[in-house]
Amino acid sequence: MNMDELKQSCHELSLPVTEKCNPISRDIDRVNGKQMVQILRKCDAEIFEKKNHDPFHQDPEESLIVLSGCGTSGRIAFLLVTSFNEMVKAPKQKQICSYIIAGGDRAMLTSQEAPEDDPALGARMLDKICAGKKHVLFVGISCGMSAPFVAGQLDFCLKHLDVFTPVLLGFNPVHMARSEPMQDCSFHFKDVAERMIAEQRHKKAFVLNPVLGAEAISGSSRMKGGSATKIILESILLAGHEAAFRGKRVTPECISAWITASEMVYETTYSHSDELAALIHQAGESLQMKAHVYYIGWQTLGIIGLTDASECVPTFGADFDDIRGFINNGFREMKNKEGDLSFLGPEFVIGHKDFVDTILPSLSQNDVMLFLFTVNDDLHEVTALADQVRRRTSNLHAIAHDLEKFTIPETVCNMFGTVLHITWSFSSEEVNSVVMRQRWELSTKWCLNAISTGAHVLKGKVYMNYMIDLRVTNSKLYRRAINILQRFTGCSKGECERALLRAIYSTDDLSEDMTSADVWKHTDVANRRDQVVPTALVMIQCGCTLAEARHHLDCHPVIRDAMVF
Ligand code: S6P
Repeated sequence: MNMDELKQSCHELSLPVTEKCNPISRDIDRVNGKQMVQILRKCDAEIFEKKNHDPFHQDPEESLIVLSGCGTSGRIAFLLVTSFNEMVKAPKQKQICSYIIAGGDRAMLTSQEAPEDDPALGARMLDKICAGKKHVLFVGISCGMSAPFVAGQLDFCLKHLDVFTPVLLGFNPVHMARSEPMQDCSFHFKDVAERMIAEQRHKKAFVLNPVLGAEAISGSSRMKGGSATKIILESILLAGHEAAFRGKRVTPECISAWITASEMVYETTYSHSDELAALIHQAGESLQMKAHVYYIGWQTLGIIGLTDASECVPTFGADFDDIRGFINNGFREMKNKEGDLSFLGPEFVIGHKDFVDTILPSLSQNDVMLFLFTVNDDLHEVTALADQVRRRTSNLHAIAHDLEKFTIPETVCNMFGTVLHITWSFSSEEVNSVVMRQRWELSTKWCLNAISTGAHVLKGKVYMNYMIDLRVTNSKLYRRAINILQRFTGCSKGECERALLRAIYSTDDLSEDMTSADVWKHTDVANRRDQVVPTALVMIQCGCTLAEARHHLDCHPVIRDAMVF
């Protein structure tokens, strides 16, 4: 190992697990679709490798359960709350579960990274929705154990333990929780996590932090982090439901059984690797031709599609219409707290009808159409829309779920080119319809994460397994940007930060004002700049000026090529 490699591996060791480079996917940018599916399959297998999930016992008479998080964590919170409320509606109980997403409901469809940095905002939002409640079970989700928004909420709970039972869900050991200062705040995330651990001894607070290995694309917690959040919290909520409404005793074994059922979902999904690889290729080709991928989903599979599509914007610097999701009945189907948000702009136009009115007339043969449905959806509606789409393009594919005893007719499947058709062996007697739906959601999430990630890798957006051209819109991403620069240049943190600031402030001569400003000022400016990390990287590697670095990048629009000096 030479000196540079040694420096790089020391740096890597110091990173929290969720920010590390996963050795399994190091070469994801150089393989074909089929090999890519195998890489993602191995990364996701790590979710099930260490079964140290703490079983969690909760009094079912809580008057409010709140799930909260930023970005993907908030989106998964929303999805879980939707299913759970549907489940408790059956025995005619009032809805007892609520969600908070940093930035409000608009963050479900667009990236709102700045509120993630605001601990006081998190605490205020929690205080507001819990007004008048006597018992609140609060689950703060932060995969990287890093979001100040969530830290602020947990701190608020810890100060009011008479009302709140706080739970922290994340995927790093507590000693790797973030320890940087937070905006207008005297404590940091790690302090809060340590206080949670102290309270855990008295069963007043709980920390659930299984370590799942690094993400397939470094730091992209929408992938494993999001899936594991769904699996763990679904298991806990289901256990609570069984205990409260069916009088069942919650044992560690039944929690394990639910986790094992998710592992079966994982195995079954990835066993369809040929179709998955074909869909990655189709989506990749389409993005390379600057065409589009449209997910047309029904019910919660529509939400999975919307989520996956909207995450491509912050993750890969994609345009909002590169990959877009649509759901039957639009916001009526979403049942989000703030209702119809379509007045906010084109990113919020999400109904099938909107698709037919605004996109279908100009659909091209290069655009990929991907239908997402199950045997429980209205198949007449599915075939009618597929028929309409077929009149414009044959580039029409599907992910379809059904049951051995209740299959989707062949005539429906025959309408699509590539069909990732999964016939599940669990029966409706074995699991209730909400649980079945949750499994289909998880399977669809794995497929869409693979398709959108794979397609962007094929487009050349990823170097090794790093998304280098990230938008530096909050303090976590600012830190990640410096880590990436250190990783690829072997230079000191100080040198890398200086180069990053030069790219952010668009200057070769940094003023005192610029270098002494706090990180929130930097991210505010960086939010309006393109290619800050690649520019900084080229400046360091070539020892060149800002203008020269920009010129180099202009000549090499594909990140993978631009990194060859
Ligand atoms: C990650 C995604 C982000 C994160 C968000 C919260 O792929 O784009 O939006 O979900 O930053 O992260 P965390 O670690 O607090 O769950």
